[in-house]
Amino acid sequence: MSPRDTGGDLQWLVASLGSPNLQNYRAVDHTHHVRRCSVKMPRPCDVKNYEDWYKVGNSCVMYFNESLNFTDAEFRCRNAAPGGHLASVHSSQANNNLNCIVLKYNKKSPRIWLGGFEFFNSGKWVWIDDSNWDFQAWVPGEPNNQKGKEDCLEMNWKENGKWNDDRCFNKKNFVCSFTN
Ligand SMILES: [Ca+2]
Ligand SMILES: [Ca+2]
Repeated sequence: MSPRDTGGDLQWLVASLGSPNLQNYRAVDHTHHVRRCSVKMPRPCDVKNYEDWYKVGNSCVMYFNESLNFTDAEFRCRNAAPGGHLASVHSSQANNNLNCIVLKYNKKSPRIWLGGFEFFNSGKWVWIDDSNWDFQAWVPGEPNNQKGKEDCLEMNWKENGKWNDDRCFNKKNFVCSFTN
């Protein structure tokens, strides 16, 4: 967590103690989209045997507290559920919901793999579940392809809920999803 995030927590605490009006803290809290998690988590997945997963957009998603490189994480997702892949994201709301799940399970270390990667050296990004690349939420200045070696998509480096390209062999926790 960055110092700014800690400040956000304190602002939230002070604001919520001082006033029952939730709008007050939203106005001053730079991480407001995260604060809404405590108000409303995504609803449970409606697929039998996956009720402990969450419904985000059209997909069911789950956080995995296992530190793996991008490829191993993708295959872990394929084994975790039929049609499973590292998660794709298609809207701001889905991005927020997904981040809520991450923070619920691991607020201290929220950097995760998502299922996006640069298609060879094309500068084009694709989702490994083959869905359309129709939404993105990069940290300003990213993807920067540092030293020409960053091809895989992570969330929660530097800015809460925002994306960065990182080296695929780095190990991170991750989020899987499937669409039934
Ligand atoms: Ca790259
Ligand atoms: Ca980068």
